[in-house]
Amino acid sequence: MDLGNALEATRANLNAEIESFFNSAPPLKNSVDISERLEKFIKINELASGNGGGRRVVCVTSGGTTVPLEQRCVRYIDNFSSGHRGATSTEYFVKAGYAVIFLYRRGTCQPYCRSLPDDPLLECFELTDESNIKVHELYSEAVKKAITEHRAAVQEGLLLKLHFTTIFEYLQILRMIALSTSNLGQNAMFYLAAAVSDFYVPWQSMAEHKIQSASGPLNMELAQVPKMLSVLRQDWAPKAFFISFKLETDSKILLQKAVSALEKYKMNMVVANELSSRKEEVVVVTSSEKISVRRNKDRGFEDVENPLVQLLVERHSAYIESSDL
Ligand code: PAZ
Repeated sequence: MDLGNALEATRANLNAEIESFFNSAPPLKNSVDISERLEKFIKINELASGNGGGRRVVCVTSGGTTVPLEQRCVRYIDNFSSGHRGATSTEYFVKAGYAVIFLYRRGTCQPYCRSLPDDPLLECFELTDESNIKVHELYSEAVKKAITEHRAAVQEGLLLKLHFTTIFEYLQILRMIALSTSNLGQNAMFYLAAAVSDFYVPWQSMAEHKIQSASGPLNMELAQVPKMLSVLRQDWAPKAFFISFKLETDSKILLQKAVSALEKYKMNMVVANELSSRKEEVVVVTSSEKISVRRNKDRGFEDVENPLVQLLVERHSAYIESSDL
């Protein structure tokens, strides 16, 4: 078999695996609602005036996917992701004039809520008497800012929030989003900060009921989640600008893994980060550079997402300009 045929065969295998993943996944309960909201959001932004026609739209994915172990799920595998990166970046993208589709794990950090305490309802409000509630003095500025900025983003058609919990929901919604951006062409960006499970239990081989401990130790084989990045990039949204993330705990392999992801999935940029320092520094890997981006309070960068989003917006502009030539 020559190289061309071998590549063709690998691609056909991957497509078959992906098809089988989607065919066997439990269908989304709210797919009609999601597709209506998506269509409306994209239309508004396609018609909005931006540089050279239409507003830029970024899909920000955020938080970790769960892997259910039972169909009537009692137990599941989860990961560490708090959704801080996605929520914070969303605010900076909106500030930069982008419309954001925020695809987030239910229960993780939300845009505009970073300055609020962990339990905002109980900590930000107090009863003045039996029937009146007021915002606690300490949090009044933060609450006002959060509500005002969030409402403005939604009302101006700059923020659409869609949530997922499981790996099945995440990938189905991501595909819907990607396919719905086709008319946006190069104006679409994907910023894939969610921590997505590499392994899962296929729905048809999953126990229906709660797994019983009386049966002794649990042996379970997890299948590999088909690598969707290349299909997302090449088939679902071929003109969009793509940024994926690579997280490692071993700094010795991080950059090499990021370079491999860039090449293998034909990403425009890969953001490499280490678990313990992810809020301080990331390295943006492109085909010709490795750019260190740091949080720097002295330069007004309260969080690393501020300079990171600035850099990505610049590179997205260059990408759009070069495609116009
Ligand atoms: O969600 P968070 O702010 O706690 O962490 C962000 C992150 C480390 C999940 C993200 O920057 C990232 O690297 N996402 C991709 C992880 C992966 O390699 O699958």
